Amino acid sequence: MTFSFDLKATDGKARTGLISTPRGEIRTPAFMPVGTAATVKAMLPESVAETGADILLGNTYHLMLRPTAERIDRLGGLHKFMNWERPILTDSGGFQVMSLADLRKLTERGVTFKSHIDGSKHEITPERSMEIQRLLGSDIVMCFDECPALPADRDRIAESMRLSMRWAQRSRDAFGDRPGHALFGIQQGGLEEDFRAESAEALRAIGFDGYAVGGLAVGEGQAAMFGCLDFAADQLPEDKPRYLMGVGKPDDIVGAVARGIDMMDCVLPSRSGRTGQVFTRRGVVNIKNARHADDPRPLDEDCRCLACRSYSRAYLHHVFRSQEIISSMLLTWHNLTYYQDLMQQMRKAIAAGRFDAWQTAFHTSRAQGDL
Ligand code: PRF
Ligand code: ZN
Repeated sequence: MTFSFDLKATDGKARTGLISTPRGEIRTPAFMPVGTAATVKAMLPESVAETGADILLGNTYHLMLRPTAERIDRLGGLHKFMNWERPILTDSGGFQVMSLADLRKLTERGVTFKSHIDGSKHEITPERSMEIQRLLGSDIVMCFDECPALPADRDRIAESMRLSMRWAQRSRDAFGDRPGHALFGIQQGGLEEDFRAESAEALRAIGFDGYAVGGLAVGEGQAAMFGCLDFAADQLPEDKPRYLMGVGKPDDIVGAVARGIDMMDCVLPSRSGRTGQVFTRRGVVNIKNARHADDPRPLDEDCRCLACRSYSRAYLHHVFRSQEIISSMLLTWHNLTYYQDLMQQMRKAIAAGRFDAWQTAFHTSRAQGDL
């Protein structure tokens, strides 16, 4: 069985479809919870599946440092290691090196850096990134790229994008032919329409199983990101999945889907679960707030998750204030369920040709505020 993408319906620019892999199907638009260190923090894999996630994201950078890709390979691969049998997409490492590692040095060959864990020295090249992602057993492998921080001047953005395109060719060559596994290219080019077009053309010429929009959500703000997505998504092939990397808040996700994006990932629902920030149909709730202390209602009346079915806001407030472990578990469970329900609602609305009306209702219900 091979990797394939079947576009089922479109509504305006929004799309719904199905990615098929030997490890299972991914309904799109898809949200991928982040399982950086071979765990979605505070969640059992069974619970992550119960929220409705079809696929997880793992990280080359973290796993190569600890416990190492070679050890995971010896133990039977990442799926078996972390007890998640469904598809896994792995990021390629460069973006995390730039945000986390010490003493980074970038050359044509790749990037060298010191581990943020123990200071040990490492190198990632496009070839090494492909090898690590193969050892992990990743189903969707990402090209090795460089993502410049914004704002940056046009020369710097062009130079970085062209380096990423040379690395994309080296990633493609090193990946080879691996039936059932997919390789995604990553478009760069900042907010510049001509560089985004040049990057899309370079990737298209190499040929990938899917195409990511990289280099966004790096400090430019939502309006600028949407402005870029207005043209960037259209520049990528229609018949392949489009993945917006590292996005985002619920309204970022809705706006990205409206502009033709099929896949997204973000730490926000899981990280916020640990800091007491809760996403609901009425907007964001901070469970730390004293006004929840006597509130017998669930977080979100319309949510099917365990936290909302079985616990009051008062209880969730109490365990958060007491720093009990169950607080992170329940709030993460709720947030991931909220995100997956959001994706399911969008898939349904797009298939029914009423995405615009759905979007209006989404914004109206949130405008009612934190109740
Ligand atoms: N490249 C890679 N991973 C990423 C990004 C990127 O540009 C981003 C940008 N939002 C998040 N994660 N490889
Ligand atoms: Zn809930």
